[in-house]
Amino acid sequence: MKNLRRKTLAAASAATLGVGLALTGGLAPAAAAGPDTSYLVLAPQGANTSQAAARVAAAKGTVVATYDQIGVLVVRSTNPDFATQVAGAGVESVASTAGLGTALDEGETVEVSAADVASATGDPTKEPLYGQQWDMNMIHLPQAHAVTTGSANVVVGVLDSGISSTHPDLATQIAKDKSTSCIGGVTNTTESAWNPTTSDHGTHVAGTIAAAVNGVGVTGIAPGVKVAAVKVVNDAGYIFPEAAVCGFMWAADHGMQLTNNSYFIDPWELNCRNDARQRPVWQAVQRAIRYSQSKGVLNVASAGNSNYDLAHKITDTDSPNNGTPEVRENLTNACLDLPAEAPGVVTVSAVGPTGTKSYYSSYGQGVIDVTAPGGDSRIRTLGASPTTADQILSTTFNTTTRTNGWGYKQGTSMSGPHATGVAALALSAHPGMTPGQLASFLERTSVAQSCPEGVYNPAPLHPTAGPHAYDATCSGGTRNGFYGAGIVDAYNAVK
Ligand SMILES: [Ca+2]
Ligand SMILES: [Ca+2]
Repeated sequence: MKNLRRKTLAAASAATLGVGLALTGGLAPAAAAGPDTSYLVLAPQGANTSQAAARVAAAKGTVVATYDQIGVLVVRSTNPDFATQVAGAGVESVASTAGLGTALDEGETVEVSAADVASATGDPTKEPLYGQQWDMNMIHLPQAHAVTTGSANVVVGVLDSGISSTHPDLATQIAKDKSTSCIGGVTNTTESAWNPTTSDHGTHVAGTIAAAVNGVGVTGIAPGVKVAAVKVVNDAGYIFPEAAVCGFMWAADHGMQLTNNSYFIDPWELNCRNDARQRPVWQAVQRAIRYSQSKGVLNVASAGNSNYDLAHKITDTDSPNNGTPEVRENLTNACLDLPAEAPGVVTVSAVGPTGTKSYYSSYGQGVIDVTAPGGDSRIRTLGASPTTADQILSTTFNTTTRTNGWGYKQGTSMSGPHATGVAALALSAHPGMTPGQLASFLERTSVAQSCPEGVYNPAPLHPTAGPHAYDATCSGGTRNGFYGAGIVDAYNAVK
Protein backbone atom coordinates (compact mmCIF):
# COMPACT_ATOMS: atom_id res chain seq x y z
CA MET A 1 0.00 0.00 0.00
CA LYS A 2 2.85 2.27 0.83
CA ASN A 3 4.13 2.26 -2.71
CA LEU A 4 0.72 3.02 -4.11
CA ARG A 5 0.65 6.09 -1.96
CA ARG A 6 4.02 7.23 -3.17
CA LYS A 7 3.17 7.66 -6.80
CA THR A 8 5.13 10.54 -8.19
CA LEU A 9 4.14 13.13 -10.67
CA ALA A 10 7.09 14.06 -12.83
CA ALA A 11 5.51 17.31 -13.94
CA ALA A 12 5.12 18.62 -10.42
CA SER A 13 8.60 20.12 -10.18
CA ALA A 14 8.30 21.94 -13.49
CA ALA A 15 6.81 24.95 -11.78
CA THR A 16 10.08 25.85 -10.15
CA LEU A 17 12.22 24.88 -13.12
CA GLY A 18 10.28 27.11 -15.48
CA VAL A 19 11.37 30.28 -13.72
CA GLY A 20 14.66 32.03 -14.36
CA LEU A 21 15.53 31.02 -17.89
CA ALA A 22 18.92 32.40 -18.79
CA LEU A 23 18.86 35.81 -20.39
CA THR A 24 21.26 36.58 -23.18
CA GLY A 25 22.26 39.88 -24.75
CA GLY A 26 21.83 43.30 -23.23
CA LEU A 27 18.12 43.80 -23.70
CA ALA A 28 16.10 44.37 -20.59
CA PRO A 29 13.61 41.52 -20.43
CA ALA A 30 9.90 42.10 -20.46
CA ALA A 31 8.31 40.74 -17.30
CA ALA A 32 8.67 37.02 -17.86
CA ALA A 33 5.52 34.98 -17.62
CA GLY A 34 5.98 31.95 -15.40
CA PRO A 35 3.81 28.87 -15.27
CA ASP A 36 0.18 29.30 -14.29
CA THR A 37 0.37 28.62 -10.56
CA SER A 38 -2.19 28.34 -7.77
CA TYR A 39 -1.76 30.21 -4.50
CA LEU A 40 -3.57 30.40 -1.21
CA VAL A 41 -3.61 34.00 0.03
CA LEU A 42 -4.61 34.49 3.65
CA ALA A 43 -5.99 37.68 5.12
CA PRO A 44 -5.50 38.07 8.87
CA GLN A 45 -7.87 35.80 10.78
CA GLY A 46 -11.25 37.48 11.11
CA ALA A 47 -10.53 40.13 8.47
CA ASN A 48 -12.34 40.23 5.18
CA THR A 49 -10.44 39.66 1.98
CA SER A 50 -11.08 42.90 0.06
CA GLN A 51 -7.72 44.45 0.88
CA ALA A 52 -5.95 41.21 0.02
CA ALA A 53 -7.91 40.97 -3.24
CA ALA A 54 -6.70 44.43 -4.24
CA ARG A 55 -3.10 43.38 -3.60
CA VAL A 56 -3.67 40.21 -5.66
CA ALA A 57 -4.83 42.29 -8.63
CA ALA A 58 -1.87 44.65 -8.30
CA ALA A 59 0.50 41.66 -8.26
CA LYS A 60 -1.07 40.34 -11.50
CA GLY A 61 -3.00 37.53 -9.89
CA THR A 62 -6.57 36.40 -10.56
CA VAL A 63 -8.85 35.49 -7.66
CA VAL A 64 -10.67 32.28 -8.64
CA ALA A 65 -12.43 31.69 -5.32
CA THR A 66 -13.15 33.92 -2.33
CA TYR A 67 -13.76 32.53 1.13
CA ASP A 68 -14.52 35.65 3.14
CA GLN A 69 -15.84 33.49 5.98
CA ILE A 70 -12.29 32.32 6.73
CA GLY A 71 -10.23 35.08 5.10
CA VAL A 72 -8.83 32.90 2.30
CA LEU A 73 -8.45 33.59 -1.41
CA VAL A 74 -7.62 31.01 -4.07
CA VAL A 75 -5.53 32.76 -6.70
CA ARG A 76 -3.92 31.88 -10.01
CA SER A 77 -1.01 33.83 -11.42
CA THR A 78 1.72 33.54 -14.03
CA ASN A 79 3.76 36.28 -12.35
CA PRO A 80 6.91 34.54 -11.08
CA ASP A 81 7.25 37.22 -8.39
CA PHE A 82 3.61 37.01 -7.30
CA ALA A 83 4.29 35.72 -3.80
CA THR A 84 6.73 38.53 -3.09
CA GLN A 85 4.68 41.26 -4.68
CA VAL A 86 1.39 40.36 -3.00
CA ALA A 87 2.84 40.65 0.50
CA GLY A 88 1.75 43.71 2.45
CA ALA A 89 -1.09 45.15 4.49
CA GLY A 90 -4.17 42.94 4.42
CA VAL A 91 -2.18 39.84 3.47
CA GLU A 92 -1.08 37.70 6.39
CA SER A 93 0.60 35.01 4.34
CA VAL A 94 0.75 33.45 0.91
CA ALA A 95 1.85 30.06 -0.38
CA SER A 96 2.00 28.43 -3.76
CA THR A 97 0.34 25.04 -3.73
CA ALA A 98 2.44 23.83 -6.69
CA GLY A 99 3.90 20.48 -5.76
CA LEU A 100 1.62 20.22 -2.72
CA GLY A 101 -0.83 17.86 -4.35
CA THR A 102 -0.99 14.48 -2.69
CA ALA A 103 -1.63 11.27 -4.58
CA LEU A 104 -4.85 9.56 -3.64
CA ASP A 105 -4.15 6.08 -2.33
CA GLU A 106 -6.47 4.65 -4.91
CA GLY A 107 -6.13 0.98 -4.05
CA GLU A 108 -6.80 -1.77 -6.51
CA THR A 109 -10.39 -2.73 -7.33
CA VAL A 110 -11.23 -6.41 -7.68
CA GLU A 111 -14.52 -6.45 -9.54
CA VAL A 112 -17.24 -9.00 -8.98
CA SER A 113 -18.09 -10.50 -12.38
CA ALA A 114 -21.49 -9.79 -13.87
CA ALA A 115 -22.22 -13.53 -13.78
CA ASP A 116 -21.46 -13.69 -10.07
CA VAL A 117 -23.63 -10.64 -9.43
CA ALA A 118 -26.46 -12.27 -11.39
CA SER A 119 -26.20 -15.57 -9.54
CA ALA A 120 -25.86 -14.11 -6.04
CA THR A 121 -28.62 -15.33 -3.83
CA GLY A 122 -30.67 -13.24 -1.51
CA ASP A 123 -30.48 -13.10 2.24
CA PRO A 124 -32.44 -11.61 5.15
CA THR A 125 -31.73 -8.05 4.00
CA LYS A 126 -32.78 -8.94 0.42
CA GLU A 127 -29.52 -7.53 -0.89
CA PRO A 128 -28.11 -10.24 -3.19
CA LEU A 129 -24.44 -9.60 -2.39
CA TYR A 130 -24.93 -9.21 1.36
CA GLY A 131 -23.39 -12.63 1.97
CA GLN A 132 -20.01 -11.11 1.06
CA GLN A 133 -20.43 -8.09 3.35
CA TRP A 134 -18.72 -9.52 6.45
CA ASP A 135 -17.95 -5.96 7.51
CA MET A 136 -21.64 -5.20 8.02
CA ASN A 137 -22.14 -8.14 10.38
CA MET A 138 -19.05 -7.04 12.32
CA ILE A 139 -20.65 -3.66 13.08
CA HIS A 140 -24.07 -5.28 13.77
CA LEU A 141 -25.80 -3.59 10.88
CA PRO A 142 -28.82 -5.95 10.55
CA GLN A 143 -29.74 -5.21 14.18
CA ALA A 144 -29.30 -1.48 13.57
CA HIS A 145 -31.46 -1.54 10.44
CA ALA A 146 -34.28 -3.06 12.48
CA VAL A 147 -34.27 0.30 14.32
CA THR A 148 -33.45 2.73 11.49
CA THR A 149 -31.75 2.85 8.11
CA GLY A 150 -31.14 6.58 8.48
CA SER A 151 -32.91 9.87 7.95
CA ALA A 152 -33.02 11.74 4.64
CA ASN A 153 -32.37 14.89 6.69
CA VAL A 154 -28.78 13.72 7.15
CA VAL A 155 -26.45 14.58 4.26
CA VAL A 156 -22.91 13.22 4.13
CA GLY A 157 -20.31 14.99 1.98
CA VAL A 158 -18.01 12.51 0.27
CA LEU A 159 -14.84 14.53 -0.37
CA ASP A 160 -13.30 12.22 -2.90
CA SER A 161 -13.04 11.36 -6.62
CA GLY A 162 -16.74 11.81 -7.41
CA ILE A 163 -19.73 9.45 -7.25
CA SER A 164 -21.29 7.64 -10.21
CA SER A 165 -24.80 9.08 -10.47
CA THR A 166 -25.91 6.29 -12.83
CA HIS A 167 -25.04 3.46 -10.44
CA PRO A 168 -28.13 1.35 -9.67
CA ASP A 169 -27.18 1.21 -5.98
CA LEU A 170 -26.46 4.97 -5.73
CA ALA A 171 -28.64 6.87 -8.19
CA THR A 172 -31.39 7.37 -5.61
CA GLN A 173 -28.94 8.11 -2.79
CA ILE A 174 -27.22 11.26 -4.04
CA ALA A 175 -28.17 14.80 -3.02
CA LYS A 176 -27.55 16.17 -6.51
CA ASP A 177 -28.39 19.72 -5.48
CA LYS A 178 -25.54 19.55 -2.94
CA SER A 179 -22.96 17.89 -5.17
CA THR A 180 -20.08 19.72 -6.83
CA SER A 181 -16.59 19.53 -8.20
CA CYS A 182 -13.96 21.48 -6.24
CA ILE A 183 -11.06 20.85 -8.63
CA GLY A 184 -8.78 23.87 -8.78
CA GLY A 185 -10.48 25.26 -5.68
CA VAL A 186 -13.46 26.37 -7.79
CA THR A 187 -16.94 24.88 -7.59
CA ASN A 188 -18.66 23.39 -10.64
CA THR A 189 -22.06 21.86 -9.95
CA THR A 190 -22.57 20.33 -13.40
CA GLU A 191 -23.45 16.66 -12.89
CA SER A 192 -20.66 15.47 -15.20
CA ALA A 193 -18.16 17.53 -13.20
CA TRP A 194 -18.74 15.56 -9.99
CA ASN A 195 -19.05 12.14 -11.61
CA PRO A 196 -15.93 9.95 -11.62
CA THR A 197 -13.38 10.35 -14.41
CA THR A 198 -10.20 8.43 -13.68
CA SER A 199 -10.98 6.93 -10.25
CA ASP A 200 -13.87 5.03 -8.70
CA HIS A 201 -12.55 5.48 -5.16
CA GLY A 202 -15.35 7.89 -4.22
CA THR A 203 -18.00 5.61 -5.70
CA HIS A 204 -16.77 2.76 -3.47
CA VAL A 205 -16.72 5.03 -0.41
CA ALA A 206 -20.24 6.32 -1.13
CA GLY A 207 -21.60 2.78 -1.42
CA THR A 208 -20.27 1.83 1.99
CA ILE A 209 -22.02 4.84 3.51
CA ALA A 210 -25.33 4.74 1.70
CA ALA A 211 -25.85 2.09 -1.03
CA ALA A 212 -29.59 1.51 -1.34
CA VAL A 213 -31.57 -1.38 0.10
CA ASN A 214 -33.31 -2.10 -3.19
CA GLY A 215 -32.87 -5.77 -3.98
CA VAL A 216 -29.79 -4.98 -6.08
CA GLY A 217 -26.12 -5.40 -5.17
CA VAL A 218 -25.09 -4.41 -1.66
CA THR A 219 -26.40 -2.43 1.28
CA GLY A 220 -24.73 0.66 2.65
CA ILE A 221 -24.60 1.40 6.35
CA ALA A 222 -27.10 4.24 6.21
CA PRO A 223 -29.22 3.78 3.07
CA GLY A 224 -31.80 6.22 4.42
CA VAL A 225 -29.39 9.19 4.40
CA LYS A 226 -28.11 11.12 1.40
CA VAL A 227 -24.57 11.41 0.11
CA ALA A 228 -23.25 14.45 -1.74
CA ALA A 229 -20.38 14.13 -4.19
CA VAL A 230 -17.72 16.75 -3.47
CA LYS A 231 -15.00 16.01 -5.97
CA VAL A 232 -11.55 17.01 -4.71
CA VAL A 233 -9.37 14.46 -6.55
CA ASN A 234 -8.17 15.66 -9.94
CA ASP A 235 -7.82 13.50 -13.04
CA ALA A 236 -4.15 12.85 -12.28
CA GLY A 237 -5.22 11.38 -8.93
CA TYR A 238 -4.07 14.30 -6.80
CA ILE A 239 -5.74 16.30 -4.06
CA PHE A 240 -4.53 19.89 -3.85
CA PRO A 241 -5.06 22.01 -0.74
CA GLU A 242 -7.26 24.52 -2.54
CA ALA A 243 -9.64 21.69 -3.50
CA ALA A 244 -9.82 20.50 0.09
CA VAL A 245 -10.51 24.03 1.35
CA CYS A 246 -13.27 24.32 -1.25
CA GLY A 247 -14.71 20.96 -0.17
CA PHE A 248 -14.88 21.77 3.53
CA MET A 249 -16.40 25.19 2.81
CA TRP A 250 -18.97 23.69 0.45
CA ALA A 251 -20.03 21.07 2.98
CA ALA A 252 -20.29 23.73 5.69
CA ASP A 253 -22.43 26.07 3.62
CA HIS A 254 -24.74 23.38 2.21
CA GLY A 255 -26.14 21.96 5.42
CA MET A 256 -24.12 18.77 5.64
CA GLN A 257 -23.70 17.19 9.06
CA LEU A 258 -20.80 14.91 8.13
CA THR A 259 -17.92 14.67 5.70
CA ASN A 260 -15.84 11.64 4.84
CA ASN A 261 -12.19 12.25 3.99
CA SER A 262 -10.33 9.20 2.74
CA TYR A 263 -7.28 11.14 1.57
CA PHE A 264 -4.39 13.29 2.70
CA ILE A 265 -3.43 16.79 1.74
CA ASP A 266 0.31 17.07 2.09
CA PRO A 267 2.94 15.32 -0.06
CA TRP A 268 5.28 15.43 2.91
CA GLU A 269 2.56 13.55 4.77
CA LEU A 270 3.71 15.19 7.96
CA ASN A 271 2.60 18.75 7.50
CA CYS A 272 4.59 21.05 9.71
CA ARG A 273 3.18 24.23 11.07
CA ASN A 274 6.72 25.38 11.75
CA ASP A 275 7.73 24.95 8.11
CA ALA A 276 7.44 28.46 6.69
CA ARG A 277 6.75 27.19 3.18
CA GLN A 278 3.79 25.14 4.29
CA ARG A 279 2.41 27.10 7.20
CA PRO A 280 -0.09 29.13 5.13
CA VAL A 281 -1.41 25.94 3.56
CA TRP A 282 -1.86 24.32 6.96
CA GLN A 283 -3.59 27.47 8.22
CA ALA A 284 -5.97 27.71 5.26
CA VAL A 285 -7.07 24.08 5.56
CA GLN A 286 -7.30 24.39 9.32
CA ARG A 287 -9.47 27.50 9.02
CA ALA A 288 -11.77 25.63 6.61
CA ILE A 289 -12.04 22.62 8.91
CA ARG A 290 -12.72 24.83 11.94
CA TYR A 291 -15.33 26.79 9.99
CA SER A 292 -17.09 23.58 8.96
CA GLN A 293 -17.19 22.46 12.58
CA SER A 294 -18.70 25.80 13.57
CA LYS A 295 -21.43 25.12 11.01
CA GLY A 296 -22.27 21.75 12.56
CA VAL A 297 -20.12 19.43 10.43
CA LEU A 298 -18.31 16.43 11.92
CA ASN A 299 -15.35 15.48 9.70
CA VAL A 300 -14.20 11.87 9.60
CA ALA A 301 -10.77 11.00 8.18
CA SER A 302 -8.73 7.91 7.40
CA ALA A 303 -5.51 7.29 9.33
CA GLY A 304 -3.46 6.20 6.29
CA ASN A 305 -2.07 2.97 4.90
CA SER A 306 1.61 3.21 5.84
CA ASN A 307 1.61 1.09 9.04
CA TYR A 308 2.99 4.27 10.55
CA ASP A 309 2.98 5.21 14.23
CA LEU A 310 1.43 8.66 14.02
CA ALA A 311 2.14 9.26 17.71
CA HIS A 312 5.91 8.94 17.34
CA LYS A 313 7.16 10.96 14.45
CA ILE A 314 10.91 10.98 14.33
CA THR A 315 11.92 10.68 10.71
CA ASP A 316 10.10 11.23 7.50
CA THR A 317 12.28 9.36 5.06
CA ASP A 318 9.74 9.01 2.29
CA SER A 319 9.04 12.62 1.66
CA PRO A 320 8.36 14.65 -0.27
CA ASN A 321 6.05 12.68 -2.49
CA ASN A 322 6.64 14.53 -5.71
CA GLY A 323 10.08 16.03 -5.51
CA THR A 324 13.60 15.27 -4.43
CA PRO A 325 13.78 13.65 -1.01
CA GLU A 326 15.18 15.97 1.60
CA VAL A 327 16.10 15.74 5.22
CA ARG A 328 14.02 17.91 7.47
CA GLU A 329 15.26 18.75 10.90
CA ASN A 330 13.21 19.01 14.04
CA LEU A 331 10.25 16.94 12.94
CA THR A 332 7.96 16.87 15.91
CA ASN A 333 4.41 16.02 16.69
CA ALA A 334 3.56 19.54 15.58
CA CYS A 335 3.69 17.98 12.10
CA LEU A 336 0.21 16.85 11.24
CA ASP A 337 -1.41 14.69 8.63
CA LEU A 338 -4.25 16.74 7.21
CA PRO A 339 -7.09 16.36 7.74
CA ALA A 340 -6.65 13.21 9.85
CA GLU A 341 -4.91 14.96 12.70
CA ALA A 342 -6.64 18.32 12.71
CA PRO A 343 -8.39 19.00 16.03
CA GLY A 344 -11.98 17.82 16.18
CA VAL A 345 -11.64 15.38 13.28
CA VAL A 346 -12.49 11.71 13.93
CA THR A 347 -9.49 9.63 12.85
CA VAL A 348 -10.11 6.02 11.86
CA SER A 349 -7.74 3.04 11.65
CA ALA A 350 -8.64 -0.23 9.93
CA VAL A 351 -9.29 -3.82 10.99
CA GLY A 352 -9.74 -6.99 8.96
CA PRO A 353 -12.32 -9.76 9.30
CA THR A 354 -10.84 -11.07 12.57
CA GLY A 355 -11.10 -7.65 14.22
CA THR A 356 -7.34 -7.09 14.51
CA LYS A 357 -5.44 -4.17 12.97
CA SER A 358 -5.07 -4.43 9.20
CA TYR A 359 -1.42 -4.94 8.31
CA TYR A 360 -1.25 -1.63 6.43
CA SER A 361 -3.20 0.58 8.84
CA SER A 362 -1.41 3.49 10.44
CA TYR A 363 -2.00 3.87 14.16
CA GLY A 364 -0.98 5.92 17.17
CA GLN A 365 -2.06 6.45 20.74
CA GLY A 366 -3.92 9.73 21.07
CA VAL A 367 -4.34 9.96 17.30
CA ILE A 368 -6.72 7.11 16.45
CA ASP A 369 -10.21 7.81 17.75
CA VAL A 370 -12.05 4.70 16.55
CA THR A 371 -11.49 1.77 14.21
CA ALA A 372 -13.70 0.06 11.63
CA PRO A 373 -13.52 -2.67 8.98
CA GLY A 374 -11.18 -1.70 6.15
CA GLY A 375 -10.26 -5.21 5.05
CA ASP A 376 -7.09 -7.22 5.41
CA SER A 377 -6.27 -9.40 2.42
CA ARG A 378 -3.14 -10.76 4.12
CA ILE A 379 -4.45 -11.84 7.53
CA ARG A 380 -5.65 -15.27 6.45
CA THR A 381 -2.27 -16.39 5.06
CA LEU A 382 0.05 -14.50 7.44
CA GLY A 383 0.91 -12.33 4.48
CA ALA A 384 1.82 -15.06 2.00
CA SER A 385 -0.92 -14.28 -0.54
CA PRO A 386 -3.95 -12.01 -0.79
CA THR A 387 -7.55 -13.11 -0.24
CA THR A 388 -10.01 -10.87 -2.03
CA ALA A 389 -13.01 -11.86 0.10
CA ASP A 390 -11.31 -10.38 3.18
CA GLN A 391 -11.47 -6.93 1.59
CA ILE A 392 -14.50 -4.60 1.54
CA LEU A 393 -17.25 -5.10 -1.05
CA SER A 394 -18.99 -1.98 -2.31
CA THR A 395 -20.09 -0.13 -5.43
CA THR A 396 -17.62 0.45 -8.27
CA PHE A 397 -17.32 2.27 -11.55
CA ASN A 398 -14.99 0.91 -14.22
CA THR A 399 -13.28 4.00 -15.60
CA THR A 400 -12.18 2.19 -18.77
CA THR A 401 -15.48 0.66 -19.82
CA ARG A 402 -17.52 3.42 -18.08
CA THR A 403 -19.76 0.81 -16.48
CA ASN A 404 -21.11 0.47 -12.96
CA GLY A 405 -20.59 -2.61 -10.85
CA TRP A 406 -19.50 -3.96 -7.48
CA GLY A 407 -16.07 -4.88 -6.25
CA TYR A 408 -13.55 -5.12 -3.46
CA LYS A 409 -11.02 -2.62 -2.15
CA GLN A 410 -9.15 -2.36 1.12
CA GLY A 411 -7.57 0.44 3.10
CA THR A 412 -8.30 3.00 5.76
CA SER A 413 -10.12 4.67 2.86
CA MET A 414 -12.67 1.90 3.38
CA SER A 415 -12.73 1.94 7.20
CA GLY A 416 -13.32 5.71 7.40
CA PRO A 417 -16.68 5.48 5.59
CA HIS A 418 -17.81 2.76 8.02
CA ALA A 419 -17.30 5.23 10.88
CA THR A 420 -18.98 7.97 8.85
CA GLY A 421 -21.93 5.71 8.06
CA VAL A 422 -22.38 4.74 11.70
CA ALA A 423 -22.19 8.41 12.69
CA ALA A 424 -24.89 9.14 10.10
CA LEU A 425 -27.11 6.44 11.62
CA ALA A 426 -26.43 7.78 15.11
CA LEU A 427 -27.43 11.28 14.10
CA SER A 428 -30.57 9.91 12.42
CA ALA A 429 -31.61 8.11 15.59
CA HIS A 430 -30.51 10.91 17.93
CA PRO A 431 -30.83 14.20 16.07
CA GLY A 432 -29.47 17.47 17.36
CA MET A 433 -26.02 16.41 18.52
CA THR A 434 -23.22 18.91 17.93
CA PRO A 435 -20.14 17.64 16.08
CA GLY A 436 -18.31 17.25 19.39
CA GLN A 437 -21.21 15.37 20.97
CA LEU A 438 -21.51 13.11 17.94
CA ALA A 439 -17.78 12.31 18.00
CA SER A 440 -18.00 11.41 21.70
CA PHE A 441 -21.11 9.34 21.09
CA LEU A 442 -19.41 7.43 18.27
CA GLU A 443 -16.52 6.60 20.60
CA ARG A 444 -18.76 5.73 23.54
CA THR A 445 -20.82 3.29 21.47
CA SER A 446 -17.77 1.57 19.94
CA VAL A 447 -16.70 -1.89 21.11
CA ALA A 448 -13.30 -1.69 22.82
CA GLN A 449 -10.49 -3.87 21.46
CA SER A 450 -7.44 -4.82 23.51
CA CYS A 451 -3.90 -4.30 22.30
CA PRO A 452 -2.21 -7.46 21.05
CA GLU A 453 0.64 -8.64 23.30
CA GLY A 454 4.17 -7.68 22.30
CA VAL A 455 5.12 -6.82 18.76
CA TYR A 456 2.20 -7.34 16.38
CA ASN A 457 3.30 -8.92 13.11
CA PRO A 458 0.31 -9.95 11.01
CA ALA A 459 2.16 -10.62 7.75
CA PRO A 460 5.52 -12.34 8.44
CA LEU A 461 5.24 -14.44 5.28
CA HIS A 462 4.82 -11.50 2.92
CA PRO A 463 6.74 -12.59 -0.19
CA THR A 464 8.30 -9.26 -1.12
CA ALA A 465 8.06 -6.89 1.84
CA GLY A 466 10.10 -9.03 4.21
CA PRO A 467 9.24 -10.72 7.52
CA HIS A 468 9.08 -7.56 9.65
CA ALA A 469 7.68 -4.97 7.23
CA TYR A 470 4.39 -4.88 9.07
CA ASP A 471 5.60 -5.03 12.65
CA ALA A 472 3.81 -2.59 14.92
CA THR A 473 3.49 -2.09 18.67
CA CYS A 474 0.23 -1.08 20.27
CA SER A 475 0.24 1.11 23.35
CA GLY A 476 -2.51 2.16 25.72
CA GLY A 477 -5.26 0.40 27.61
CA THR A 478 -8.97 0.22 26.89
CA ARG A 479 -8.37 3.12 24.58
CA ASN A 480 -5.23 2.45 22.59
CA GLY A 481 -3.14 3.28 19.57
CA PHE A 482 -4.39 0.52 17.28
CA TYR A 483 -8.12 0.82 17.84
CA GLY A 484 -8.80 4.08 19.66
CA ALA A 485 -12.05 3.61 21.59
CA GLY A 486 -12.86 0.46 19.59
CA ILE A 487 -14.75 -0.83 16.55
CA VAL A 488 -17.70 1.39 15.64
CA ASP A 489 -21.03 -0.33 16.26
CA ALA A 490 -24.15 0.54 14.28
CA TYR A 491 -26.58 -1.10 16.68
CA ASN A 492 -25.13 0.56 19.78
CA ALA A 493 -25.31 3.87 17.91
CA VAL A 494 -29.05 3.71 17.19
CA LYS A 495 -30.58 1.89 20.15
CA1 LIG B 1 -28.58 -2.48 -2.86
CA1 LIG C 1 -9.08 13.22 16.22
